[in-house]
Amino acid sequence: MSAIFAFTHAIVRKPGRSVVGGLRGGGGPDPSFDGVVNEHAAYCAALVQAGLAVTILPALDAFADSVFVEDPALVFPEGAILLRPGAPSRAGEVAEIAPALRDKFETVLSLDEGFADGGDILMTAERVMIGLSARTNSDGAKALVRLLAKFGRRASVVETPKDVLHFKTDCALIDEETVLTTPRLARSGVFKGFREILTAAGEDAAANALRVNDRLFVGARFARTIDALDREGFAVTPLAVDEIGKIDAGLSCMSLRWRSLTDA
Ligand code: CIR
Repeated sequence: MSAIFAFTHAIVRKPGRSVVGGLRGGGGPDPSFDGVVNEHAAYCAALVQAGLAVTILPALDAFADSVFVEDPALVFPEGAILLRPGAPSRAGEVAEIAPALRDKFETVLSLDEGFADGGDILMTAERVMIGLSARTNSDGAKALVRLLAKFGRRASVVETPKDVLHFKTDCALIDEETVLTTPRLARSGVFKGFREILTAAGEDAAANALRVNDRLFVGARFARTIDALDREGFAVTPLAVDEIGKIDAGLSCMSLRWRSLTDA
């Protein structure tokens, strides 16, 4: 298995009651708190099942979206980067997650210009793709490219389709050369050189999948996309995303994952 999916550790944060007021683009209904708690618990269990040591941070009621720990930071085997989330209501999540990252990583860098959300960052074997979106702007992307270079990582800046929350709302790297992507993102031509598997019609939200070691987490309600991935030989773990989906989230958003260089 490629090192890019060989994770040993993850950080998650319990959802607080305020999660029912989480940000959403479409102005749809609130998720149920118990439903989010159940989806989060099943997700954490799946990470453990996939072999990861999972650190669970306490709920933070002051930040409705703080369960989505992917957005305020980036983590690599060599260190972490504190980001600057593009939604004003999420800016304070960075200071809240920083102590946990300083505890786990010797090197923790900080983005000091512009805005960038972790949901806009796709790691591939060759480079890091940074999607410009309503949450990640050009100043943030350029500053992030400079920080990534300090970790010896090449990066490129790409466009997220209009009206899509994050770049990874619409894609996931599912093996070293294959991306699961929505047709609209595939059409942009951004994945030249990759093999593309398209989400089934009406199942765009299936694209926010997550490869963890030999498992591929996919939203359970996306039956036709799951069938296609099964046929391609992926070891799919279906996970419910009905409630977190109401606040524009999917399966990458609820964890930060990395391969530790010092302990397994
Ligand atoms: C937000 O709008 O920030 C949250 N309601 C959803 C964040 C999803 N995060 C992600 O895709 N990485």
